[in-house]
Amino acid sequence: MHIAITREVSPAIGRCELTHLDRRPIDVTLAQAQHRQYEECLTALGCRVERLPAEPDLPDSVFVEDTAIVLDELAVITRPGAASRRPETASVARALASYRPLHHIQAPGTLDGGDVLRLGHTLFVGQSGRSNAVGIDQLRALLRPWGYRVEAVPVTGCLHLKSAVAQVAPNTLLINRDWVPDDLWADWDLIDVDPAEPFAANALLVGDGVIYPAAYPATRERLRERGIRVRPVDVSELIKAEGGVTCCSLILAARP
Ligand code: CIR
Repeated sequence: MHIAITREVSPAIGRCELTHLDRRPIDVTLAQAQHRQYEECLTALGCRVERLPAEPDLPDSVFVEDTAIVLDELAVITRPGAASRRPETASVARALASYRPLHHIQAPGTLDGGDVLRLGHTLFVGQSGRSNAVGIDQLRALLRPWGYRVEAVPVTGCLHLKSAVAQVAPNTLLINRDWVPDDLWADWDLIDVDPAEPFAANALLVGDGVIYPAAYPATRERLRERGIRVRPVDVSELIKAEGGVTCCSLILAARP
């Protein structure tokens, strides 16, 4: 059993941060409906969804992934790289406090959860426009006593590490090698995104299910050919905000 912390889409999402995309109008009502369907997928995959109320003044607040890193033993509240997103962390910290002891990334460190790919006891952390070396060092020091290794990974051309690589099966990663080095994953089977779908690497593995954007059919076919069936969700409006499927939840194992 997992708990999935989500947050309702903000009515202000049209004013979201954008780094690699041009601004296009976002249909808030449609975004909210798509987000509900995403939550329904989480429920179908065995999560209990705990939805935080919308934050009318925080445009990117639906992307809760960036505000925390949750492990079995503790949670680390991040200090997001975009200043506009820093006020998002307080309410997430309140929600997580019931489940995990909390630690915090401190200034001048910055870290976005979207940069953290956890594979067993190793956390690969994107050195991106959002997560800096100070933040990554702080995370390493916080997690070392718990037996976790933190590896910094250079990321170019995309927002976060998990825009470029994500886990889709116990031993398989989906990757866009244009944005992240490919020599770090020697122990893993790799599936490349279709070249026509550069943003297609972001997938959310929950238990043995994969939530995946409907927008990337060619890459979905590559996954199918390798025996990986996904639950497609239409997240067109969240994609316009440079979000993906990992960004919209924090998944934690429920303790008995
Ligand atoms: C931002 O630029 O911060 C948001 N518009 C998108 C954040 C997406 N988060 C993620 O990939 N983890």
